[in-house]
Amino acid sequence: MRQFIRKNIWAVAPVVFVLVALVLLGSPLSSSKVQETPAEDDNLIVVGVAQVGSESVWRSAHTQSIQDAFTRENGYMLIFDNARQKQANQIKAIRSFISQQVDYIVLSPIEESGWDTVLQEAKDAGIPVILIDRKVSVDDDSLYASWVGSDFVCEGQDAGYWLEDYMKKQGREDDEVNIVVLKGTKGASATIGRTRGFNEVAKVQRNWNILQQGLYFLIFVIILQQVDGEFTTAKGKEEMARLLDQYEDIDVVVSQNDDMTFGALEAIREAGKTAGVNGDITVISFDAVDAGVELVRNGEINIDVQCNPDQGKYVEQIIQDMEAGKEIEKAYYVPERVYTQENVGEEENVTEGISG
Ligand code: GZL
Ligand code: ZN
Repeated sequence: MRQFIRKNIWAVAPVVFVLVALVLLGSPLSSSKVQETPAEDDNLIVVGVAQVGSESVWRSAHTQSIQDAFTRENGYMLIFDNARQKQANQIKAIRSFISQQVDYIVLSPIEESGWDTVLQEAKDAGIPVILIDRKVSVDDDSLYASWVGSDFVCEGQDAGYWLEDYMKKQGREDDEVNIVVLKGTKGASATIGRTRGFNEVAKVQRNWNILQQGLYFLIFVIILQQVDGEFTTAKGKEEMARLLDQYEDIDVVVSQNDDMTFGALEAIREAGKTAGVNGDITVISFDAVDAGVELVRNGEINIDVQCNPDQGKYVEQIIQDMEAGKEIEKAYYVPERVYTQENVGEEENVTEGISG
């Protein structure tokens, strides 16, 4: 052996050097990404959160409410994942939480379908899942413990009833009204609910009154063009510009979140038109983030239907109740309001607390 080393010293030395270095520095080759299980001795409640992404101002406020609730001081270890608007990333995050044996999983599902398998894996691992913001449609609703969020259908209805009332006040209840809708992410509960709620009101507005002699129609025709704006400003602007190109006379735009509204307003300006109070185009928006409420206040948009992002504290309460072995509801609705020209100056009149 010694003979061999002497003869080949020039080849052996570097190998020895590298081996020694690896041992001393801890070899990067061997440590696969080991998910260290959270330190048990902190007896912190470990919560894995699978968030949709950071697509909107609303989403940032929503994330903040989660981070404010699940702090170390409150007794939690928060493992937060931003899925960048991809369901596959959310599913990966949930599987990572399961392998890390977290105590709870909190999920804001980007779209309602496609969750049965991974939620079954969480159930098999004995990890409760709490849904926040959006919903899932699963065959077996024991796959999640509870849900906290908004009544999206009600939000859509509120928008529809406001428009019906507004048209009456404008003396235009018998006019033809051309409406375009900028919809949010396809398959998302917010998109599904807001669309359903608004359409429920829109479909009964059709007064078709055919009179004899001098046939003329008393028409209240709503021409609904619904496009997918994905809840982002860029896409909202792009779709609004396309609609303005396509339609000479748009009377109302229903934009299913403020971020798309910011884009739509730019497109309307660039098309040489005006929006909002006394504008060519009436604007109905959703979310009522601060910048959206400001637009109501200055008349650039007509109303903003609030979607309350402050949901983290309610999910934290549910976890406390589950830790205490208390009964919990399957669904909790957060309080919300509609900001109009008439009430935008008023203080938050939203009653605190969730309704089960
Ligand atoms: C609504 C939420 C929606 C917001 C958008 O609860 O899911 O997603 O309306 C956000 O701003 O992108
Ligand atoms: Zn018109």
